[in-house]
Amino acid sequence: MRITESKFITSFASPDKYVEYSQGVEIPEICVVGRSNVGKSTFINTFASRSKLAKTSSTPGRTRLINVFDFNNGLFRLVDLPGYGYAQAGKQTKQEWGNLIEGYLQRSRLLKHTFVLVDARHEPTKLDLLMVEYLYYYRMPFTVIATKCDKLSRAQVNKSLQVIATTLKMGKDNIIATDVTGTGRDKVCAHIEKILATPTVDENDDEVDEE
Ligand SMILES: Nc1nc2c(ncn2[C@@H]2O[C@H](COP(=O)(O)OP(=O)(O)O)[C@@H](O)[C@H]2O)c(=O)[nH]1
Ligand SMILES: [Mg+2]
Repeated sequence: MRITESKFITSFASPDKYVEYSQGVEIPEICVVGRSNVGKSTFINTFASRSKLAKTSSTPGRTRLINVFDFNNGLFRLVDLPGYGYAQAGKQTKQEWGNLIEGYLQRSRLLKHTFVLVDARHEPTKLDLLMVEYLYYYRMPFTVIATKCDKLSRAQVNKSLQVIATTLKMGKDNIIATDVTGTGRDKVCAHIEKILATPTVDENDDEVDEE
């Protein structure tokens, strides 16, 4: 798949507003979650081959909204969620972000897949593990994306993928190494193509099978 078009669609400050927006829409979504400052917005920009599609910041804790980006004229959308784990945020702010992230994950009918971004340079945090366990629990398909691999040597990246796999209790092959220079971009494109081709499991199907 080649990305021929990308554009910012809209932002939401509450799950209710998102649900309202999604009612008339039938475009599959892949959301991007991860620690504040892990490189979510940069990942979206690198994927789009545009430097300023999503706002990036060296100051953590800036995105407090759900941001939606469209690709290839409605083929799919990437949804940039607020980052978790920003230590300096107040308790109320943290709770608001949590509600926004969980509200989206629970209520999006369009969500097909989640990309969980982790920094390749560090062991995943407790919140990363919690995120992954949450997705396992609700049987929501996800892929782990290691970011900032340009800051490591090839051997270090390999080692790091192993550490991430062990910490998050998953296979190393389910992690894609990426960075702002475009490492892993082709893999991500191919992966998205596969995701879009996978039929969504309809919960009602189970009921029919059990009869
Ligand atoms: N060297 C390097 N820096 C990165 C990469 N991705 C993000 N950054 C930097 O990390 C900081 C946070 O990035 P951002 O995309 O805004 O993170 P977000 O808060 O998760 O959206 C910014 O200063 C980026 O320039 C990467 O792949 N390589
Ligand atoms: Mg961001």
